[in-house]
Amino acid sequence: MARHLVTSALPYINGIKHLGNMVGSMLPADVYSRYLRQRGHDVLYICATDEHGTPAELAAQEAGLPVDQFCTQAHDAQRAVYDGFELAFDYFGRSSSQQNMEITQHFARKLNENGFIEERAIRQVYSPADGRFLPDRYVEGTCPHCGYDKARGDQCENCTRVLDPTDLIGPRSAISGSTELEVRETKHLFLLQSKLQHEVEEWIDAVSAEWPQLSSSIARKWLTEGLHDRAITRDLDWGVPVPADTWPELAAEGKVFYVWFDAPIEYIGATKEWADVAPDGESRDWKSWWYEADDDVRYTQFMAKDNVPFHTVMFPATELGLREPWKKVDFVKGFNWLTYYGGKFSTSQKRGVFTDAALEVLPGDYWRYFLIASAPESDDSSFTWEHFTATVNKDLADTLGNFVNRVLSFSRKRFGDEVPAGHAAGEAEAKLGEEIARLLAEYEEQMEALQFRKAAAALRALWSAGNSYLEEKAPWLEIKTDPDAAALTLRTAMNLIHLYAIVSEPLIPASAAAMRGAFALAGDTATWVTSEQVKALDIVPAGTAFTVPPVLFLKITEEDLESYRARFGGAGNA
Ligand code: B3M
Ligand code: ZN
Repeated sequence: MARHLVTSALPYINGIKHLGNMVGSMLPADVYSRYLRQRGHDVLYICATDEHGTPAELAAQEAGLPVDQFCTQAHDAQRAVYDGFELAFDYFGRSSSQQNMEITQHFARKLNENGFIEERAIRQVYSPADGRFLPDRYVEGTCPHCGYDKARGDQCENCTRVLDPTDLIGPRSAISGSTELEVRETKHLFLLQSKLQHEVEEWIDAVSAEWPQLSSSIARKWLTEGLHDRAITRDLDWGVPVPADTWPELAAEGKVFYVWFDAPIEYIGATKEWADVAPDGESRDWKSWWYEADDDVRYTQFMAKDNVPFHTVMFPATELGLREPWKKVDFVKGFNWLTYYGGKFSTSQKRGVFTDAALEVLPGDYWRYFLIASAPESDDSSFTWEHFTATVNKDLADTLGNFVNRVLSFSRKRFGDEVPAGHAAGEAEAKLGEEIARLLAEYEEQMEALQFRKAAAALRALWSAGNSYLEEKAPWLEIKTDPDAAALTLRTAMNLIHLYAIVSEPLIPASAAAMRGAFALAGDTATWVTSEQVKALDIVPAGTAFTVPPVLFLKITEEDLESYRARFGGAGNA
């Protein structure tokens, strides 16, 4: 059986992520990994916080903390939220780790040996008062186009024009406010990506045939525009240092690698972190996943569309330039944007729903289901509280939750705490079995194709089929004339509940565990079901003890909806 390596784009460290970040990377990666594990595959799902770079330094400064302390706290805060969403990472690492530093430096040395790195002098703003070169966004001043007085050296937030720091009127340091800025010459390392263009093209041709259109078209667009050499070092305090053995002069000047150089390498770094923290007696081999990996390792990446160029073109160029057999991605699942009432979710403007606030409102499963069912796959999709409420109430509370509670409560009331026996399965059950098997095959097919919306629709259809069966058989009527008929219906419905527990696990793991936990089945696991088992609907035999779990999903009321709109801002705010 194939081994599956899964990574999701590394959430940047500078704050709690919003629902748009969640649906475009970590959540679908988790759903897919859970599904594959249940199907019996060996899966390694790796994620980490992306910690280097200017925004981390600025956020730390704002928080009044040294940057390493800030990152430790911010990492833990993000991790707590991901626990709340039940993201089952095999490892959630940190790009500031020792492991990532070593591998990043190794990559740079190799690229250099192979002639893909060159030192070049560039002119950059220097601030004597701060004793450092200022990255573009650390330089503030008045926009020459619109007169906005807090424009940054890379872009004016007011008129969105892209700027060069030397365009600014009255430039000053964003750190100290000093206006005594100079332009000095400084050396940086450049990655000669232009030399690798052809190899990247060949690789894309070979690998991208089955990628979603979104991923392959972005990759092609970048290649058509041509790969340019780019600076991979920065003048920052916080980052992977340039190795002194290879570039003593730059190292002495305190240069570090650019965050987009070391961040993708952290997929590997975090895998090594995972191996290095293996508990006694467990051996974890990080290298076999990445280096001279057998053909049986299939590597799938998840990310939003703005990250696609880095993963389909730039990081592969880096890997190709190493002339060492590092694993490259096999499948890139890119996502469009989730919008908030048609407008942008914005971290800087705090608009939309952030993942920590989402969990304050409702448990993770509600969000997981909604987000997967409305994932922005073929196009952008819009989050509205109204749509969220309708989806939760209809699919989760009515179709699934109500079914589970109704069946179990009614059976307990009439037949006690064990699954009743009654008649042997008949024609209606055979028909149900066929229907369920067909829908399950559809669900599996969509999961394997990483079509998340369609997978959620197939799951919903499985839940609905149970409702239709129950309505048709109407055990509350059967019980009056033929209690054995009612018992058969309830036993069959309980088998559906157990089936739902298994197949719903990738989307709603906590609720799935509650459903499965209702039955005292010896040796029960969440392992997937065969189509034979599905057709027979008899995994839970008569006589199995069961309990009635608390209501699985609460309905969102009109008052709740009002309070969410008031707290987060609705359409008017977008
Ligand atoms: N940290 C995503 C972002 O901040 C970026 C992903 C890195 S993946 C190697 O937009
Ligand atoms: Zn402007």
